[in-house]
Amino acid sequence: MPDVQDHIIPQAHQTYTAEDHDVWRRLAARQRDLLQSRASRGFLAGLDRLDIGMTGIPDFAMLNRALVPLTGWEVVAVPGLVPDLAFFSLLAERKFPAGRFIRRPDQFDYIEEPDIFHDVFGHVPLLTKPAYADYLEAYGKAGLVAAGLGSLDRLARLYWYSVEFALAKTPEGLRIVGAGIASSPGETVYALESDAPNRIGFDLGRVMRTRYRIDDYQETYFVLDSEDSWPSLDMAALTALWRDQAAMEDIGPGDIMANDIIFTRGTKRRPHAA
Ligand code: HBI
Ligand code: FE
Repeated sequence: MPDVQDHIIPQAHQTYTAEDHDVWRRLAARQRDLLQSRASRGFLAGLDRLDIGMTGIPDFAMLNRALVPLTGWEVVAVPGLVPDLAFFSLLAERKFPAGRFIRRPDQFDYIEEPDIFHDVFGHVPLLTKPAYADYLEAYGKAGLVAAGLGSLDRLARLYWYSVEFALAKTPEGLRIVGAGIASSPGETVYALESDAPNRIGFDLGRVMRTRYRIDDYQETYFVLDSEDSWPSLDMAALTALWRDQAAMEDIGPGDIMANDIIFTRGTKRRPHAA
């Protein structure tokens, strides 16, 4: 098992410039406004409880003083994307890897590699919720097993359609829980309000067969039964699923299947993403 310490770096919070903090504040202010009526209650409560917001780039040491007592999760700084096995090992130890860099002002609306705004503003609020905290740890442990069984593609799809791009059924209607949506102004509106994408009930086996797009807004969003209904990752059930799925074809990003629970069937007329 890889040594997770090899990938952790100091955040060096004092080295962020005034411009860096300004980029954060502008991103955070815009997302807070957009998410007020669109993110799950737990997400919004997490932002407030951890005070992730308006004062500039969070200092991980301070953030962790609030987060660790809640769920045992801590945020650690990493240089960028870490190798899969190291990523899974970190999650299995309740360490959430966050890039320490922030996008430049000219990258305000779009960056390719996740930066500290995506990683912290998008992901960390839900780490205050026990159901999500448990799910993400289980995901890391499942990833380490999947790596040994050649099923990493299934795990990557699961992460994509749950942690990054899930919606949830709530008493107020569909709400955003995925970090990839919650950190993107364009997709925050698109994921809930556009008539283009499909919105389909979350099914673990179905999701792990579904290919995804990394270059545009999603063609399909999967909907959890509630904001705390993260899938349970029983290893015996997962390995049985992977075995059964070995002979099955992948599902395309926009395909609808006979057994799907359809919330909305997309028109597929998609404006080009930002
Ligand atoms: N590293 N820092 C970082 N963040 C990620 O989201 C990430 C990663 N390495 C690998 C990875 N994600 C994916 O391969 C997994 O979702 C499967
Ligand atoms: Fe992410």
